[in-house]
Amino acid sequence: MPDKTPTFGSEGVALLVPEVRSGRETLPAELCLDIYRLMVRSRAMEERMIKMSKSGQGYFWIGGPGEEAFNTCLGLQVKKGQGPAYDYLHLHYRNSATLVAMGMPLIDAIRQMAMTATDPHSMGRNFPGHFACREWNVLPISSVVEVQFVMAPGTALVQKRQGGDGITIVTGGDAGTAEGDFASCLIWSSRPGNELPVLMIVTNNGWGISTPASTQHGEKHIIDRGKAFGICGEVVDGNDVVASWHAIRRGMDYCRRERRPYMIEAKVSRLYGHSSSSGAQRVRNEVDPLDVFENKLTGAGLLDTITIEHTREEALAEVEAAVEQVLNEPMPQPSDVEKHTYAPSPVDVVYPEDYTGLP
Ligand SMILES: Cc1ncc(C[n+]2csc(CCOP(=O)(O)OP(=O)(O)O)c2C)c(N)n1
Ligand SMILES: [Mg+2]
Repeated sequence: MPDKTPTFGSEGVALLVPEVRSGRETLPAELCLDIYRLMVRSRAMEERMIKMSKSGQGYFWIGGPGEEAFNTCLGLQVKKGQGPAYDYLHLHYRNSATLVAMGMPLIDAIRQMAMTATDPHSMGRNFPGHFACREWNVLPISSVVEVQFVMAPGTALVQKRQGGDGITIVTGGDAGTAEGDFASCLIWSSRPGNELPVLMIVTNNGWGISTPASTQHGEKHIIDRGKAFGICGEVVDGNDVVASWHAIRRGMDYCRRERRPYMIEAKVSRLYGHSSSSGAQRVRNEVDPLDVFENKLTGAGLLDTITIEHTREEALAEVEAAVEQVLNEPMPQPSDVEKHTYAPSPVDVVYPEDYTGLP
């Protein structure tokens, strides 16, 4: 139920501001409605991309249905910009809702799905959900799991040296934490006197493709591994918008202020299996964060059936128009294959035809 918390308007008059509650934490109703719309748009986009993978308008799908609650709250709280004064994002292939919340047009993810030359993330050459955005410090997402955890201390080191309150955010799955890269991040972000502002996020969906997490983890919680390095953290229900928002807020505030690492383990769902390679069929026995939030907002009197229908229809229309446009956009040409492989360097002047770099 919404709480009626008295606050004071510009004239000093008490106003009743509805809030949405989870346990002892609350969020303003307006923010919740914004989050809800972003979640609906992200879901519509991913479900259309799954269809594209099945109808030959793309070949492989992987993405984030089931992680919208947590990932939307993450995207909305990022200090967005370019350079070390802003947050760096070393993301995972299930972070589409984070990018949507940051303001990515849905059509750009669909371009990557359709592998068109207009795809701003990879010029049609990477899997869907493998975003890259220099203007927002989003480093190219890799399908090689966990490499982002060994790169994250690099940007955090620059941020620590430079001063300011920019932090480095790194996300990955539960199974990926078995890689040495995860351990490298623990070690490098917690060296005494050289602690780094890294927010380490593990989205734990309980699976590594077809391997259940229950057969792989001797520790109770993945964040418990941080204890040996003096890294604080918390486990949060990633299907709960209000709880996720506040866990991310605490983690970000801590990293910004203390210039030290923090860990969040978000328990999330995986609603369409691992990827199109495992069929991308809808899973029915996992919690759907969108249903949970919709019910919460409806129960709080903030949503009704007509608004829900309208929000969904609007999102579907946006996605459909995007697909129609993308299918008329150009594909990369053979001559494009060498583009953007290496950054421009003085070597190009000496060996203009040699894209492989040094002789
Ligand atoms: C280094 C590496 N090893 C194996 C794989 C194959 N692979 C792709 S996704 C995946 C599972 C990752 O599970 P998790 O880290 O829990 O992330 P999730 O997909 O569940 O979000 C594996 C093993 C890979 N891409 N990279
Ligand atoms: Mg997993």
